[in-house]
Amino acid sequence: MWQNALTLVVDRVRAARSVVAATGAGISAESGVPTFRGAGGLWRNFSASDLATPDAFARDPRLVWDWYRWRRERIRRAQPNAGHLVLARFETTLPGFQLVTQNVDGLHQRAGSRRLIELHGNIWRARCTAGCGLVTDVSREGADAPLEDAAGAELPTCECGGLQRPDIVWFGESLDPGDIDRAIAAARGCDVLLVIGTSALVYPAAALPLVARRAGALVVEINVEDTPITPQVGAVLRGPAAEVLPALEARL
Ligand code: BV8
Ligand code: ZN
Repeated sequence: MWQNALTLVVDRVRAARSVVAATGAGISAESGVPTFRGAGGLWRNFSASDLATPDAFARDPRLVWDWYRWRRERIRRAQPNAGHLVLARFETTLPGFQLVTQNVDGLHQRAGSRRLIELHGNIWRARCTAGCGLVTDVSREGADAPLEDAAGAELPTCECGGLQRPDIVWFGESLDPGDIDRAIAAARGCDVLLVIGTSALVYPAAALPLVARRAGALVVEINVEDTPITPQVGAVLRGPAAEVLPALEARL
């Protein structure tokens, strides 16, 4: 069904001076990483919005750390999928290509993407809450206590002795001003914006399609279902990202 709209998208991407891709949790769905609002997104019956907040962490840091450990274990076992790999290749095959992601799973980097803006941080980093500013990489194998004894594991602490938190932007927290400014500038300056695997509910990331459309870009939604921005986009490729993106790349 989406093959009809593909011709328009191919023509516009071929003619584009700059293409931007904005991704959400849906691009990692086919790698087996649960999305936030789809099936499997719950953990111990909590939703992301219950746990991804400074209040939840202040109230129960162990519960929030257990959630992140659970997610890191699932992501560690996941592999980048064909959609991630196409976007990594677009960095060298499409002029002026820029990737902006809301995801924190690091799968774009594992697929080879280097030029990306991570609007909401990264689950493989932890940062100090005591003000010393230290940010540590927790991606090496074994950095997490095995889940079975995570309950007894010490909470991650900084070299300065302060409690560490995930280096992630929670609900109610501001994004890094540089990141969101660069993302808005990219959306404003592109000829085609590919909006991939996002429910377009969370701001300010959800504002990017409107910024691009107002600047005259073709906004393309690649998603398995309708979202609030579906009526506003110029083309809809209604299918899974790991199928649609390779089909798009093959036609370029
Ligand atoms: C902020 C990190 C200033 C956590 C996340 C207006 C303006 C500004 C702010 C607000 C505003 N209105 C409300 C707010 C507050 C809030 C917000 O937007 N709330 C929403 C819920 C209404 N925004 C914030 O708090 C932001 N901060 O603006 O600071 C400020 C400060 C104080 C007060 C006000 C303003 C911070 C937002 C960042 C929160 N952190 N993540 C973590 O990961 O642990 S957000 C979280 O949800 C994810 O990171 C993700 O980015 C985001 C959106 O989720 P999606 O990625 O879209 O995933 P989802 O599951 O929802 O959808 C998946 C999609 O994929 C679906 O459409 C599905 O159909 C599709 N799909 C599934 N399979 C496939 C597929 N598509 C393609 N192929 C497939 N195979
Ligand atoms: Zn510290």
